[in-house]
Amino acid sequence: MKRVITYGTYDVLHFGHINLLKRAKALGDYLIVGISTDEFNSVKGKKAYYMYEQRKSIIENLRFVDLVIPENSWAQKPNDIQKYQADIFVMGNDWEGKFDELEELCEVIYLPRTEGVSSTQTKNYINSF
Ligand code: C2G
Repeated sequence: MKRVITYGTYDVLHFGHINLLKRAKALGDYLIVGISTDEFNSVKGKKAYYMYEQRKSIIENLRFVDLVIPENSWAQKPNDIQKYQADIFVMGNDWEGKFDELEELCEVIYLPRTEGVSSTQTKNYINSF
C-alpha cells in the first residue's frame, strides 16, 4: 500500500486540480489531501470563494481521493507524513524545490502544472458577466 499526500486550497475546483490529484493518486494506492483551512489561507494571503467545509466536501467526494485532512500551517507536513505514513509527497511544480527538506521523510515529486487554468482566472471570468 503506497500512500501519497498533497496539499492545497482547492478553491473553485477545475481540471488543473483534477489533473494534479489524478496523477498523484496514480503514483500510489491511497491519496491524502490536506485542504488549507480558511485561517491558513489568510496566512497564505489567499481568500477562497468556498469555505473550508465546502472545499473539503467537494474534494473528499472525488472517486480517487481517500482522505481529506485540514491544513492549518506550513509546519505540519513532517508530522502528517509520519502520522499518515505517506511514502510520497506531491505538489505542482509551481512549488518546485520548496519542500525538498521533506526528502528526509518520503519521496518528493513535483508534477507539471496544467497550463491555462486557475481558480483566479475562473473567478475573474465569472465576475466579468
Ligand atoms: N495546480 C495545477 N495546475 C493548475 C493549478 C493548480 O497543477 N493550473 C496544482 C498546484 O500546483 C497544487 C494544487 O493544484 O499542487 C492545488 O493548487 P492550489 O489550490 O492553488 O494550492 P496552493 O494555494 O498552491 O497551496 O502547503 C501547500 C499549499 O497549501 C499549496
